[in-house]
Amino acid sequence: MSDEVEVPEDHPRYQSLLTRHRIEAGVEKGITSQQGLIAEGRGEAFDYLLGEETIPSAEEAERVAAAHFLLAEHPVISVNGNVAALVPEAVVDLAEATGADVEVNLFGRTEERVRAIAEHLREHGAEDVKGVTADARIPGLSHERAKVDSDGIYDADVVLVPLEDGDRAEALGEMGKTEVVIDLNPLSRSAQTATVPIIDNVVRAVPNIAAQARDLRGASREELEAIVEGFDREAALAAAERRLREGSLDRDGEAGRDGAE
Ligand code: PTJ
Repeated sequence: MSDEVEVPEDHPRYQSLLTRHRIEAGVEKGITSQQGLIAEGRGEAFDYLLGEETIPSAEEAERVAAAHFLLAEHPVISVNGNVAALVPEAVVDLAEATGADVEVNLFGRTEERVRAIAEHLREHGAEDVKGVTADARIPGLSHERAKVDSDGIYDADVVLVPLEDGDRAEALGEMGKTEVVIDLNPLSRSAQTATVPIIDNVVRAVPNIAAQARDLRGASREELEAIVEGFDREAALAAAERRLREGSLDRDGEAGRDGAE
């Protein structure tokens, strides 16, 4: 594993290898699940087709997400095992930039992993990490996945759910919450049901939302509301799908689609 981090920064797959290493290290530290490895592989394939960059429709969605966070009474960032491994610093920074709470919420919940993730986030500067109490339930979901804090996700009006499984994303939406989903697959159920689907890698999206939130801090309520109302979720999903299906892979001297065929 250490070989992978020693990959030189000018290696064409540097960012991707670094991301893999973080997930691997997350599994070793007991914060990321084995399923998280599979999710990472799936995400990588989509990201490759997107050109491993934030496409314009995602950039707009990230600004809209920031506006939602700034308008919210109680925004919460939901953190799972992959997000904790990939972007702990950025999660803490986004919470600081927007006044959001951070809550651990897991698909494969074990008390041990919840505590390990909370500790990992605190090591990266988080002050208060929710999700350990788990004294409320999301209606309509099987027991373990439904566990949330009554003063966290249960009470939130805006929830950021990066890299989520579809069922829970849908159930949160049914509770009337504004749901911002980050998922590299525009066809996933989470992306399809989100108020704001962001089709981007969490490693780019979470820092981008924080930067947009800082940029919008001086904006009036009316300006923020105009940003939110001007967003067309269907158009954003369609733009991402178009990019995946039709985008050229010929970039940075790599073998492109023509070369691969
Ligand atoms: O830590 P836990 O127990 O909460 O489990 C987390 C995972 C991700 C394992 C769990 O929620 C799961 O199984 O998710 P799925 O159903 O595999 O869905 C993950 C989605 O995230 C897929 O659509 C992937 O394409 C996408 N994805 C993977 N890596 C990234 C990503 N999206 C954005 N950024 C990524 N880095």
